[in-house]
Amino acid sequence: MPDKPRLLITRKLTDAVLIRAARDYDVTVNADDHVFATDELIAKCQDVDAVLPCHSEHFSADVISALPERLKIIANHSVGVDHVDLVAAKDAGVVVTNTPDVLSDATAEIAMLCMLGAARRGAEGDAMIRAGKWDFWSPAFMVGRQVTGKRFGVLGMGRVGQVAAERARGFGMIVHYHNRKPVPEHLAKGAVFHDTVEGLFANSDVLSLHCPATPQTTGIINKDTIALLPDRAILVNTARGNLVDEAALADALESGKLFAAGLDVFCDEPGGNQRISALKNVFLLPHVGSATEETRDAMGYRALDNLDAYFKGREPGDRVA
Ligand code: 8YV
Repeated sequence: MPDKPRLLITRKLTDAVLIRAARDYDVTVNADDHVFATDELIAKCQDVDAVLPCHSEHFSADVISALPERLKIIANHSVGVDHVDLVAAKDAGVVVTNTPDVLSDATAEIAMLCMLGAARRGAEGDAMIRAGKWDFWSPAFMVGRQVTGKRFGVLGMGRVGQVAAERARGFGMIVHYHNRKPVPEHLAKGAVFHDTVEGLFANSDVLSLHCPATPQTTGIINKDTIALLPDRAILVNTARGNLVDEAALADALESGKLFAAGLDVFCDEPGGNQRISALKNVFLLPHVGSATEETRDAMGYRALDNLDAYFKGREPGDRVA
């Protein structure tokens, strides 16, 4: 029997995924689950044929140029691939894959949690009780905003955006969206298409971000675009932190231009943004959009499916470079 391909798994994945990986690959796992520094990442990659990283490992052009000749596939455990320089990978003949679809439900759930947590002041109420400070009640107490019947704006009507739209419809919301091009009606399901970001923002009582992080979308939420939103709108971000100019967001939350924000992602991770964390009108999560037992298994299997295809000489189903 030929030797199994050597595989580096950079973070701790579920037992089921690790068992399957060990069946088919000669696996090295990052046992204590720390984030590899760049030098360490390069060093760990030197004697493997494939790497299965998360969004926490950055494959810059420099890292890719330092990969050994034998390593020809980066099979990501993520749908986002902004941590990989796809142009450098393509130039170096390194295949890159991601894990779409399998995390759409989990991420859309977190978008709903962020929306409702922000609209109904979830973090504020929770913190008050935990601190032993719930000593008052009145009809005027902890009044939030209802989402039922409001406009749910989707920036990026891909797979996650479509599921989030479906869930928002369950709350009686009217879906509007902007995408590079309109999606077919069986996927749009009556959602109102806007061919400009401006058009969408002007029609979003809740704006939910579902686009990839690219040079074009970096800072797409900024002072000028926030001004286009209806007064007291709510921002939801479960995509990538750098879509948002966090200083401009903090200004808008402090001034009351925005009623609240629900955020699962930040420019600096782990950690977040201190100015935003100090505000009451935010509901914050530590990048857990896809963190369910079911989805973690499915993401790991999907990454292994891509590796299996590659090592069997087939085209991986989720090739992005
Ligand atoms: C993951 C993500 O938590 O898929 C993505 O792009 O950001 C997250 O789903 C992460 O990459 C897990 O590996």
